[in-house]
Amino acid sequence: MSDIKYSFGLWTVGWNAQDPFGAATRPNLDPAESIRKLADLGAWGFTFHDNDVFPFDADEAERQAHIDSVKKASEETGLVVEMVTTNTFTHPMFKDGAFTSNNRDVRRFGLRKILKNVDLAAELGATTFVMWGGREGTEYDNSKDLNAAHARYAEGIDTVAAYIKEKGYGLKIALEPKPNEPRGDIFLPTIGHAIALINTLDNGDIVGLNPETGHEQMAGLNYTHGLALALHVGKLFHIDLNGQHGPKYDQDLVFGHGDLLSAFFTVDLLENGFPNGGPRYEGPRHFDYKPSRTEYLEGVWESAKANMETYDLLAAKAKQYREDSEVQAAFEHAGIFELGQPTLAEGETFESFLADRSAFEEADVDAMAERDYGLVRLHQLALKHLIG
Ligand code: 3MF
Ligand code: MG
Ligand code: MG
Ligand code: MG
Repeated sequence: MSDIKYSFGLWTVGWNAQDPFGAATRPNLDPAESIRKLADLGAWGFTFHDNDVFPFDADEAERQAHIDSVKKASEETGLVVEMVTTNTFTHPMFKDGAFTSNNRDVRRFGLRKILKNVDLAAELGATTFVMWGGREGTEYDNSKDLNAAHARYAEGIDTVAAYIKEKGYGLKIALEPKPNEPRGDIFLPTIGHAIALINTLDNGDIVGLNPETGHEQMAGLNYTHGLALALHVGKLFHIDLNGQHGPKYDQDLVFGHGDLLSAFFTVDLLENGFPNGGPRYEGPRHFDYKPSRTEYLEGVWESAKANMETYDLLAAKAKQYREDSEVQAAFEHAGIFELGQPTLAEGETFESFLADRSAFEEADVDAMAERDYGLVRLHQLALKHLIG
C-alpha cells in the first residue's frame, strides 16, 4: 500500500449485513480484531461510533472494558483513532431525532450522550468529531415546526462546539449531510445547506463538513464540486469515500465501484489540488462503505483492501494525467489557467472598468461566441489516462 493515510469506520467492515429485508449474513466482529486486520491490510487509522465499541446500555465498567480493548489494539498496531462519532440513530428513543426531536427530554439525553462521547474522542486523541444527523428529519412536512427544528439543530451543534472550546479539546466538528434515508427528508441534506447553518453559529469556526460520496450523489449532486466548495470556504474537515450509482438507496459501495469517472476527479482534486492552486485537503482518506451482503468474511477484507487499492490506482493515474504535457496544453487551451486570473484588474475602479470600451462597447462578441474550448478533447485525455 502507498503512504497515503487511509482510515476506516469500524462500522464498515463490522457491518453484519442485516438490512430492512433480511437477517444478518455475517457474524458480528470484535472491534479489536477489525483494527488488527485493518492494520495488516495497510490502513493508517480507524474511526467509530460510541456504540460500535460498547452497547448503548453498557454500565461504566463494561463501557470501559470495551474502550480498553480498542485502545490496546490501537496501541499495539499503531493505528490512529482519527475521528469519533456518536450513534444518535439506532435506539428507538431517537426515532424522531436527537437534536431536533419534538420531545425535549430526548434532546437533552442526546446532547448528554454526545458530550460524553466528545470526552472520549479527546481522551483517545481524535482530531475530528463527526455528526451525522441520521434521524434529524421528517416523513411529513407538518411533523415539526421547521423553523424551530433548525433552531434546535443549530443550538445542539453550537453547544457541542462551545463544550469543546471550554474543555480546550483539540477537536473540530464535521457535519455529514445526507438527503434522505433513514428519514424521508433529513435536515441539512447537502453540503450547501450545512454551510448555510454553520454560518449562523456562535462557534462555527470549529464546525465544518464530512461530505460522503454517495450522499451527495443520492441528491443528484456532484461530489467533487461539493468538496471544492467546502475547500473554498475553508470547511472541508473530513471525508467519507465510497461508491454509489446515482439517486437510489445509500449503497455504500467500495470507493470507485460506483461512478468511476467521478471517483477519478475526486482523487485528482484530493491528490493534486486545484489547477491554479488553492486550499488543499490534508486529512485522512476515510472510507465509509459496506462490504456487500453477498460477501462472507473473506469478502469483508477483500472489499476493505479494494478501497485502498482503487484509491492508489486512481492516484497514480491522476498524477500521470496532470503531468502529461498534452493535458497541460489542453488546460491552457481551455482557459483553465485564465480562470485563475481575477476578472477585474488589480486596483481597477468602477470608473476605469466602465471606461474600458474593449470590455463592452467594442468587444468582439462573435469571436467570444465562436471560441472552441476543447473540453471534450480534454475529457477524452482524462478518460485515456483512466482506462487507456
Ligand atoms: C450513514 C452514514 C453514517 C455516518 C456516520 C458518521 C453510519 O449513511 O454515512 O454511517 O457516516 O454516522 O460518521
Ligand atoms: Mg452513509
Ligand atoms: Mg452512504
Ligand atoms: Mg458516512
